[in-house]
Amino acid sequence: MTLARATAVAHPNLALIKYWGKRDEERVLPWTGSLSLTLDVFPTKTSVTLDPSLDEDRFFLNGSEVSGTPLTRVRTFLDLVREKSGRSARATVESRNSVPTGAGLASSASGFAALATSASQAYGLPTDTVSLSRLARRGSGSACRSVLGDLAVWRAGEGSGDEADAASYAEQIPGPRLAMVIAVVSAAQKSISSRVAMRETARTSSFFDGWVSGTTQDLTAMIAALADGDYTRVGELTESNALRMHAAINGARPPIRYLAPTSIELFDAVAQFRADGLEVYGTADAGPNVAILCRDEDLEKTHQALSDRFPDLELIPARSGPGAHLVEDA
Ligand code: 2P0
Repeated sequence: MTLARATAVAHPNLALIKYWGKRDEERVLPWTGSLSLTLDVFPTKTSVTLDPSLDEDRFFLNGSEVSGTPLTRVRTFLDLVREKSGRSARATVESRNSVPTGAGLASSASGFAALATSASQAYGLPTDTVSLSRLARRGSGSACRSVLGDLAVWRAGEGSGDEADAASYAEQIPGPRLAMVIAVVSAAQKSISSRVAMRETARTSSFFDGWVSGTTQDLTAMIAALADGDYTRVGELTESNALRMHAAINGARPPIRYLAPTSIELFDAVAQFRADGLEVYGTADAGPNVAILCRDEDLEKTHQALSDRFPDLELIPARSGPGAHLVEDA
């Protein structure tokens, strides 16, 4: 018997306007829209094979069988796929990624974008980008943006319930050619997951309301800046939105802090590079690593400037990458 099987590849994305906080935890509906650059590094490749002889889904990551919370997240996701497709077969999920898992380099984004794409194909669900983005969102919010290549805006979706669920997905938007250098301050597993930290920030940080209203404005301004090709404005918005997110996170009780001393040194170095004529901007996700945004044509120069200033740090240059897509099985 031939088992239904599909394989997909997806890449991580880094947000220029951040997603931080859900208004509906079950449907993964965010308080605000967000906007990101899909990168060309650290792809995740995921195969889904339907197997009616299985009682439960099985999940292999980089060749090892996974249990616990990551397995539960995959099963919950496949339950949703089964509900939508009307098919009950369990599946084996085999995933390979090269990004240090849990290090704040968005492995859940590429992971659920690749899983949504391969599972939709294997279970016979629609594979247009709107359907895939909506579905990927349910696995991990930021994954809905990795369904698209280059610049993607994730709309918060109006209202609540099923109506908002249908309206909350990412779409590609035009803009200037951007690149980034990721400075790996630490590849260790983070002390508190984004999922828990964003819940605690929303629940306990007195800065959270300001974060939501400020980000809503930043997103509108960012979309306009990208449409105008105004790189300076794009960079300024990127850096200030990231630091505002960290300020809101720091304001949680008990406080949560992701940035390390070296992260702050990187933000200082970025300001110095700008003063010296290299127009770069910093951003950081839920971890100590800092991504340095630059014009695509400045990527080598930016990489060199950072290597000179931080010879001991691992630096990963990345350009704009493709959206999630099906591939032939290896
Ligand atoms: C982002 N991050 O916009 C923000 C900035 C981290 C900092 O999206 O709970 O793994 O699975 O929806 O997508 C990380 O959060 O969270 C994230 P869930 P996710 O990229």
